Amino acid sequence: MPSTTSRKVEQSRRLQERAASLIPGGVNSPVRGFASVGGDPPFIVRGKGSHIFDADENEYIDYVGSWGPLILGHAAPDVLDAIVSAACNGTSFGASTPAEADLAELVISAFPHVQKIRFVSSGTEATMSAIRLARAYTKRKYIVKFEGCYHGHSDALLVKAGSGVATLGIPGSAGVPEEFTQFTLALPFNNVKAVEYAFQKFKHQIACVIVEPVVGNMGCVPAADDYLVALRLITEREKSVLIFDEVMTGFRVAFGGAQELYNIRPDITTMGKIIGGGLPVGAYGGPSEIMNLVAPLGPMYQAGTLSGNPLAMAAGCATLRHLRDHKQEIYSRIDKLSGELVEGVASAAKEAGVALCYNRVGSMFTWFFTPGPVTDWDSASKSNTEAFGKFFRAMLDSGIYLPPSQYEAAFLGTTHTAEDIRQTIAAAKQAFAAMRR
Ligand code: KE4
Repeated sequence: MPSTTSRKVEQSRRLQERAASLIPGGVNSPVRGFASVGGDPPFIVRGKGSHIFDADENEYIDYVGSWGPLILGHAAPDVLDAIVSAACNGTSFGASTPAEADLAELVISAFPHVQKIRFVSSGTEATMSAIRLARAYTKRKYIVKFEGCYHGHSDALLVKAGSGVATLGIPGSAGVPEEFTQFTLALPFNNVKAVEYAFQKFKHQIACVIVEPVVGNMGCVPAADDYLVALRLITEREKSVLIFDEVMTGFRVAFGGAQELYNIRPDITTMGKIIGGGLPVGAYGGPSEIMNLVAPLGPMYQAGTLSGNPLAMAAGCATLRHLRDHKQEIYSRIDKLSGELVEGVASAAKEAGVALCYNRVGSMFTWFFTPGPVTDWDSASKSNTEAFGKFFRAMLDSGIYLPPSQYEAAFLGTTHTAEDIRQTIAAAKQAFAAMRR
């Protein structure tokens, strides 16, 4: 991949070399390696508000926000204060602490269908546990997920979409035996007929449908009108569990997540990211009738050494309290600012004759390098990823840090300013002009 850049990269290159000798690809999560966009991943040393700084003292306007958690920006004062004061009392006890119920109350106050919640340490744990719970509750084996949706890296969910409309999962990763995905159906997103067909073909055998109610993991792709209603009606009729994976959308697209935005009540909700305020937290929750199956109350086992960790609970509580106390102003402002940003870049692309479309829901969005519209994996995958890579690298050189993949959502938070937006649109104009040369 091209390594020419106008940025100073010596320190990051040195750090990448060292990391790569110790950690696979030098990263602890694959997307951070910049494989799909090329160039030198900056090693970040600090963040403040909407900006991050790398080891070569480059400054960036950050639209990744740690992949969603940092809706309040980097080093938010309330969050830091909460973490520091919790840490002064110790970091972990492996015993119950008051803060777990504090965070549970805050989450449940925003998600009225959730009566009980279990905290874990990642979104992967949350979705893996939610699926186990749905199978325990329905005593059924099959699960439905959608192409382009990502719910973490548990075996049963790492499936490639099959060629047929309701083919059983083909392992999407080395090390996943086909036996582990044989009960996973991967269907096209935004296609109600495919869901109806699956429930006919596997009558009374489907434990759950898990969906990102606004997809972030093929880039941002909202559900078509009434698609979520159809999923709710079909799963109700078929007595199958509807799981909304709100790891990304929870407290992001609205204080009460996508289920508030679209007024749909799933059976189980999974969460992560924002509820940890930048520290490792995941969660799954739902009606007591279902949640009471979870050990130690019931027979469905799930556990975790650092689940409910006091520092993570403190960071989550500080974040959700701030969002709760300023929600009107916060969500309207980040929605408005995101709209100005996304439309400003799109009109710059139009002026430059660059084929681009976009999807946005609130403060999560993606520019797709394809005429579009992008409504599912099939249309998303028509994007020109090489053009995206050029755009990404040009923006990075101009001090704009976008998600390093065409198939990721970008995020704007409470600390982004009108000046950030102006600078970003100006950088995009430069990037598109350079792409035309
Ligand atoms: P984690 O295990 O990464 O905490 O959460 C998995 C997960 C579950 N559900 C949804 C909707 C998610 O978006 C995620 C993780 N999101 C990715 C970003 N697309 C995390 C970034 C990464 O993998 O490094």
